[in-house]
Amino acid sequence: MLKRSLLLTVWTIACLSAFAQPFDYSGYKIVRTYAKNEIDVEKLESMVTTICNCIIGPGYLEVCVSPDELKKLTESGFIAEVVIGDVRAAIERQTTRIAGENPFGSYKTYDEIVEYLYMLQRTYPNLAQVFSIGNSYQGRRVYGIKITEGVRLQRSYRSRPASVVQGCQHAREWIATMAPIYTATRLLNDYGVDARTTKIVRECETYIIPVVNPDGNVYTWTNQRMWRKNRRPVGSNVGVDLNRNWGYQWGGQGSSGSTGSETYRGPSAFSEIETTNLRRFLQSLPNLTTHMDIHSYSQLILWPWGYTSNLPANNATYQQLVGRMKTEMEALYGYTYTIGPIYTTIYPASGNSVDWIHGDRRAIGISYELRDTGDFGFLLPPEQIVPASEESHAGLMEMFEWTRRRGK
Ligand code: 0X9
Ligand code: ZN
Repeated sequence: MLKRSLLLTVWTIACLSAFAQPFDYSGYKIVRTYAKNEIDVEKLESMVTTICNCIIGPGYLEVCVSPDELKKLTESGFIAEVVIGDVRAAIERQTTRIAGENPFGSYKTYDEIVEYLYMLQRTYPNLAQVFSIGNSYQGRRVYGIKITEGVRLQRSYRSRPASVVQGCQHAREWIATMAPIYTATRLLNDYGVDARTTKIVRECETYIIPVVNPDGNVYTWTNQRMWRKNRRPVGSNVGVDLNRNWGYQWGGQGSSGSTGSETYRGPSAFSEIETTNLRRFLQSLPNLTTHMDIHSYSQLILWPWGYTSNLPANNATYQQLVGRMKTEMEALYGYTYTIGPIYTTIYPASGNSVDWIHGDRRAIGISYELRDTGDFGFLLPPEQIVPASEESHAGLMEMFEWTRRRGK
């Protein structure tokens, strides 16, 4: 449970619809459709601009469509089962705030997240320290929070194994910004109260970077809720998919060379300042043991590889650790999480961060796709921030515990 001090951090603004967006989603719907084969998938991709799923392939797909796009879809014989009938209203609901609520009752903007990290540092000066890994393309500082006992007494405790948790490579995956700061909060609140957490904070270093793509994330608040990539202009388009830009087996299957694609990999490996800064930061941690990359949605827990269907040499270790994470996560609310390697569980995705962590840094690289399975998708209502983050935290505790034992 959250401590009183944090519950008292109230939001003074109470607005009904706080963030009117220039990209008008009036009349847009999210519909579930069905693709019989790859030809259907290609037809769909040519007809609609936003496919929401993680798994883009034959089978059921959720797409975000304008009235025109919906018409085209049904006229071409595709089924269209309405999942969200009013996307604009769902977005408004997601950004509505209630005065005096707890800090995880609403989604936070990038500025609010940074402010929150500083608040944690002020509240727990012996355990938490805010740091920066450098600036984004548009010049926003990318912040993280380091959590370990006596954080100020030593620059690095090399004998303590390190875990990194990063969120929001993909701009629109808002729950992926909240789950990391929830875990930071829990580690700090539960220290000295819960024996398991106390040991983790005492014996490990945990680095949490909640928004690694701040330009994209800000853009989803101010302009276009469904934006995915970063915001660097590339040719006549904008944006590189950061999760295709990492330098291990970059450029292979499941990434695109077209600047307009949602999975555009960039002109070269680590062409983007956001991934370059992360690489430098991750290379600076000699004790890096585990890394979590948080996404949404689909309720999955994934491990390498994304570039090939071959299994990693330590597949059994992943199977065991991730199996434990799944058990703990499902025990909370009965929401099920599917586990497996990226390539066979979702789809090929070369140049993703998990492959680089595993292949280059030789650390354990795991990735979440958090709630839900498509009913709300990226527009997960604010009431689900806490339960979804609790599930994420339950899994992470298993990862931290594994990290701690590994350090012995
Ligand atoms: O396409 C992706 O990058 C991931 N799916 S998402 O809908 N979040 O964009 C899947 C690729 C590998 N999965 C993770 N690293 N979570
Ligand atoms: Zn993602």
